[in-house]
Amino acid sequence: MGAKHIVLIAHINPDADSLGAASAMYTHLMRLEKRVTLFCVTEHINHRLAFLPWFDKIRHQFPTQADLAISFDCGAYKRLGVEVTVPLINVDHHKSNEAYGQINLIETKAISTTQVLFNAFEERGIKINPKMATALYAGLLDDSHGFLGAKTDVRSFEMAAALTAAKADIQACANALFHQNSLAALRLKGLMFEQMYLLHEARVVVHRVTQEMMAQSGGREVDCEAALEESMGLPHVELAVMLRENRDGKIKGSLRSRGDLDVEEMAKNFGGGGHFHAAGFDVNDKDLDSVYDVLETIIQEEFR
Ligand SMILES: [Mn+2]
Repeated sequence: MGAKHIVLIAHINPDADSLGAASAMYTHLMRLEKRVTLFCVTEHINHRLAFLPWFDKIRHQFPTQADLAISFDCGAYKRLGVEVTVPLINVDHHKSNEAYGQINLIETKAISTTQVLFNAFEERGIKINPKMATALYAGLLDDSHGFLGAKTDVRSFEMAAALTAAKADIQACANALFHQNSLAALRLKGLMFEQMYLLHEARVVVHRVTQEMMAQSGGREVDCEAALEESMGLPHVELAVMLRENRDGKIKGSLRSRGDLDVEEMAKNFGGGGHFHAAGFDVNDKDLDSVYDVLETIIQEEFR
């Protein structure tokens, strides 16, 4: 690799997988004595992720001197949040990945982007130090939903074993990603469960989150996902949808499903994407009611 200054890109509103993969690569490139910038366009990153190595190195300004960029966990080019004019390597595991890079390292069978990177490190005999192990494990733990998600398999546990042996701080990951809660997040969850409603013989759950609910609870946008995930635990639910009014006026949609219901296809109707059982989208020019009307029609089609 002849590049002199490499930018590692985590996606807009990064999660543990995107930032974990970028963090592990950061350590690797530092060891090679490369000039590296860890970039994410989002200024207020979820502070739960502050345990990740190099969190304090994240920059929100794309460096002008860079001659190579590597994106992690960004299925769509617009998820980068920046126009990239230098050669780009796209590392991801989303089936919907647009293959926008000059090089595309996409493994759709991988449970996390950190697994794609872990595989690449292993193939090349690259030694994984404790910092890298923690970062890679964070993405694995989060994207597998604590090893409970449907994509969890032998490889997930093999990777977990290898990273634990490499001294990943698995307690720090568990605490940050699964055991921490803010009062505001719990209050918001309470509001969401109170206002949630069920359709089609309780096979569909709908959450509508207004700016008023956000303001009343003090909860953040990322806090909404937990309630959505939990509502999938109701006995007959096959589809859970959440529509939220964001502070910037956009409507954010999140979809979860089980069985043979493909929410990635559903999200595509709104220009979104994701995975078969978990997908999302953003709508810029409509209000919550009008987005819901379109979504309701799509749901009617599926469940009539
Ligand atoms: Mn991921």
